[in-house]
Amino acid sequence: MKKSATKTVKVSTLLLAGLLTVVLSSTIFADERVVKYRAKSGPLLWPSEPPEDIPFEQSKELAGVLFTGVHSDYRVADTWYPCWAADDNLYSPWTDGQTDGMRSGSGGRNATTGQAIMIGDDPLNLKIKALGKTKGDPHPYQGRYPCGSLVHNGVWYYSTYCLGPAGSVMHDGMRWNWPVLGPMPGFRISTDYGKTWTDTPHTPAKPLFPEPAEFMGPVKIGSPKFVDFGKNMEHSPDGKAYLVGYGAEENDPKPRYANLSWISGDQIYLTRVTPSIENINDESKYEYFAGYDEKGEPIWSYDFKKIKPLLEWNNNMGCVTITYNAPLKKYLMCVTDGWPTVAKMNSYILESDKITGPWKLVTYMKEFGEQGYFLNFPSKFISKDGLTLWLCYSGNFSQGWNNIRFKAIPPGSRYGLVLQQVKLLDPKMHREYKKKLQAQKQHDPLKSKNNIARKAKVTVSSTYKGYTAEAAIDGVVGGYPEDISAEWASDGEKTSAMLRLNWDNPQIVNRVWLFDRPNTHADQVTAGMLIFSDGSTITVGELPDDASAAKEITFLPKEVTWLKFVVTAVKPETQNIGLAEIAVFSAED
Ligand SMILES: [Ca+2]
Ligand SMILES: [Ca+2]
Ligand SMILES: [Ca+2]
Repeated sequence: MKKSATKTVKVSTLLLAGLLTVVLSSTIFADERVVKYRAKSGPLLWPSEPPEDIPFEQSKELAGVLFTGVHSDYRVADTWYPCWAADDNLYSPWTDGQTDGMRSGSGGRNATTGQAIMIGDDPLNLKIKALGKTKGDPHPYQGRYPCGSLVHNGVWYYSTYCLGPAGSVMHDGMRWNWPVLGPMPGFRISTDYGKTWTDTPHTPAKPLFPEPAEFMGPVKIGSPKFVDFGKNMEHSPDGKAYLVGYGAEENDPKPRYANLSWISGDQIYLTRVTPSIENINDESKYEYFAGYDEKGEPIWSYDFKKIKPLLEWNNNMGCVTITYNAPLKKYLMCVTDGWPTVAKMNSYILESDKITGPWKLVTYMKEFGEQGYFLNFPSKFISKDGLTLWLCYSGNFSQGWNNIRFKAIPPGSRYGLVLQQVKLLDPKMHREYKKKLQAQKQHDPLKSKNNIARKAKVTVSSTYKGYTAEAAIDGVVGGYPEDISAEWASDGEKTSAMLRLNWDNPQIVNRVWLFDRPNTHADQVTAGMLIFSDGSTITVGELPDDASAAKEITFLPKEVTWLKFVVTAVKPETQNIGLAEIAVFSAED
């Protein structure tokens, strides 16, 4: 990597050129220097912004979640629900992508679901080995995906759920993903840690639980996941395995298209069974949560008809998991409301002392991911004090569908397996972090109020597919290949490329920062020109190629309503010139 000069470089030739051509143009004197800038990917206190009709009280013990900024980067498939087995390893399903050189896809008659072992104690350095994939015909449904997976006393119980009518459906002028959630046909079983499997005796047409009433009708125990009770289920209150699922009822009072989909639903349901090879596929061995008696104690019934929702928030629920946090003696529930299946998704975390509730809100994370799904807290990575955890999820799978682009928020969110370090905050810690982080934000020049580029209207000469002009003023220096949502790239332009910022009101400015596209194999601005609405211009030299620093241009304060940056020269390898970021600083404090 090339070292950038950090001291001020006066462009004396510019002054000379300015004097010689002063009659023809109004090129003005300016200072130009390189300013190191390190992107702040530090802690992020996720604001809790629940909709007004949220039916959960705020927890008095846990006030929110801090993302420390530490996260993994596993380039694998999605659908990870790690289970901590007696041999200290994690075992997980996965699908729809490639893991450790093996590919699995869960749509169509030849649908497969993968299994993997995750070896190690460091969430950032797990050895993930594919253990194989297993075929499961979804017919009469069209997809069959992994859900509840438990390794207990050396026996692996692995379930799947069905989806229909297709992975891509056009409806209301929009493309949807798997709008109908079907049943869970039962468990395949392995007694040799995933080497060989015995298939479930059930089928998608005749599933384990007696639902749906009709093909493509609603289910209650949808995509069930095993409650994570720790290593080999050590903290189960009664030795039973609990499954939590999400669903909907017949005659839904709040119907909508894709009401119960792969990621959206109306209620949460609970069932339990003593896990054994004999029991796991025998419906008569299952008890269902059936509400509370007059003393407020939970009722469990072997009769599926008696099942009642554990929680209900019609049109605001979806994929659900529960983990027992043993040091805190708390259950944590993650719910994702991912309707309408392909847009930004909302996730929330609830806590309870008992699995049957009452459940209270820890945080409602609007647009987490921005498209985060399949959230769970693997018990293996809960710290001794119970306050540091790793949130496991996948993100941003439908990048570009319906022209929606997702950013990686929090940073590290991506398709594949994400393990994101989080801290649970009590109300006092929450208040302290809130203050601290607000102060930090004002110290980041790009995110400070002084950077008025961020409130400008931005237009560009062209945009490469998948990129946006707005990414040049989003306050984030980033780009290809990590995060293309953070930079602007033109569509094949070189020296013709132009970006323009317009303000509604005149602005007094005296400083501009320009960041090159961070890739160094191709695109770099080697010269450009700033043009202001008052008719003045400033020539700009080479931008630091890797975007680890800004080219700063300072000049006497001037009042403008717009400015343009025009690219006048590029590195020969350049393909699609652009900018990771432009900042324009107000001369007024
Ligand atoms: Ca509904
Ligand atoms: Ca940017
Ligand atoms: Ca570059």
